[in-house]
Amino acid sequence: RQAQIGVTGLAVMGRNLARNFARHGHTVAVHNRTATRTRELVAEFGHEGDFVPAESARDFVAALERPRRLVIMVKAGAPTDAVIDEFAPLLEPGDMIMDGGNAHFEDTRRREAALRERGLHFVGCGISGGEEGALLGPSIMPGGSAESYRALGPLLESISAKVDGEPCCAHIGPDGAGHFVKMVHNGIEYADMQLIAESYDLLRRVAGYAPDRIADIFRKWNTGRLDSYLIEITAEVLAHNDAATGGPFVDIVADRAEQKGTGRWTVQTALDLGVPVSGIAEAVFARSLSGHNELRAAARELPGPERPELHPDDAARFTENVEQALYASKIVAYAQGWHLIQAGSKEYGWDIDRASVAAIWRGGCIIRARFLDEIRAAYGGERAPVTLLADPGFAEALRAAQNAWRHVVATATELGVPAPGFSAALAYYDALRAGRLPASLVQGLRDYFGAHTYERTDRDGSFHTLWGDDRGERPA
Ligand code: NBP
Repeated sequence: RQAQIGVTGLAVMGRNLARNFARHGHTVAVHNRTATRTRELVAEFGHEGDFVPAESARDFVAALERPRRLVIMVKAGAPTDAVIDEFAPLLEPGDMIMDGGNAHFEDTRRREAALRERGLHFVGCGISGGEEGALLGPSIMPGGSAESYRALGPLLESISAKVDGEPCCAHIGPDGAGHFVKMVHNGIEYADMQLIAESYDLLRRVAGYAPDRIADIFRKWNTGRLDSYLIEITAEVLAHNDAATGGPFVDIVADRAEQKGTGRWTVQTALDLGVPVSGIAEAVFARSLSGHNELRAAARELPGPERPELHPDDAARFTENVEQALYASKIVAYAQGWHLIQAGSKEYGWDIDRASVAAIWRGGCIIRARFLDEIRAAYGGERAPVTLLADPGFAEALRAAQNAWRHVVATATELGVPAPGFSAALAYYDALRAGRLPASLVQGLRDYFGAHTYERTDRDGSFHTLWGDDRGERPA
């Protein structure tokens, strides 16, 4: 019998994705470099659906109906290239290879171009939701040709998460568009988590609440506009007590945050494209800083401010202010993420539908949130806002939040509690709002030491001042 789709690479992600296809009634060919994984999958989960196990690459390819749909779920990087090199010679024009790993979009662009030469469709596909999402319904972001989406899309949509009956899967755009958008998703995820962590830190150190009380606060926030998976699991983690010590779990976890690299990629790409993603960058740097033990030890004795105790009434009010600051900073982080998507789309000619990105992130992925409905609406109208901050709904929320937001940042600064995410978000907001920026002075300095020239506010053209001479101005 012929399989509609094949999955090669049967570690946690591939195995769960294959099971998800099978559970949705698709016949799935399964293959793994080490054949024991294939046998184990069929032995353990064979009853869940129709699997066609294959131990050789040739058998795997022969098991697929044409045009073939082959999904690669191996470690990103060199293993992906090795698997492509192994399978591509066995395929025929019109066949499709989908890479569901966490590839860098530039690698995807390179692979897509090389395989297109051979008449093969290469689909770089972002998949978010981790192990559980892969099994129960992830958010799926496929790139590649429109033709490949016609063949692969219905299968992917069938296994994706659903929100209000709509699949959390849509064709993002050609070549690397899917992996690019997945990268930005992860960058936003970094920012979201940093802002949540700062909120917790402020509630603990400024308001003086214990972790279980803060868990209740997050639980309450999760019934309002902050309703999201990350806020929900924050309450779970904060309420958890360590079995060994009986104390809060969050107190026995080493305070060094790790990263696998997608946040760093987001910031590197943003720098290349000239997009200020300061909220995401602060989140990446905050993780990096947390891991520098020797720097932290060397600085531990540096003085901080005297810390006045907060009055209990003030703590309650402060908590409300933190909710406002969190919401406002979150809007900024998402505005920066969507700006990056827009810039990538323009640079690479992807024509990404920004409303559809919001729609498919509403379910299945780590940043799933009620909030995304509003982003979808903001980009769903006739004219897309230049920045999310200027969308009437978000502009109103920022107007309502700004005093509380400033108060939280000022309090954190005064009391010596680091809040780089909140501060960077507020600085971005104020910088965009500003009528004049001191960039004019920066231009003046650049012209002074490097004759880099400047433009004027009152006339067209570029100019240079003869700083070392009579300070007369010349057109450049
Ligand atoms: P891993 O990233 O741990 O990769 C293990 C798989 O890669 C095994 O099937 C292994 O085969 C195969 N493999 C390797 Br390693 N080198 C190979 C080679 N040269 N040729 C053929 N196969 C090779 O698996 P994972 O955690 O399931 O993740 C799969 C992909 O999904 C990754 O790109 C990951 O970044 C991405 N992803 C993961 C998550 C998550 O939550 N884990 C979420 C979203 C995306 P073997 O069994 O023979 O060693």
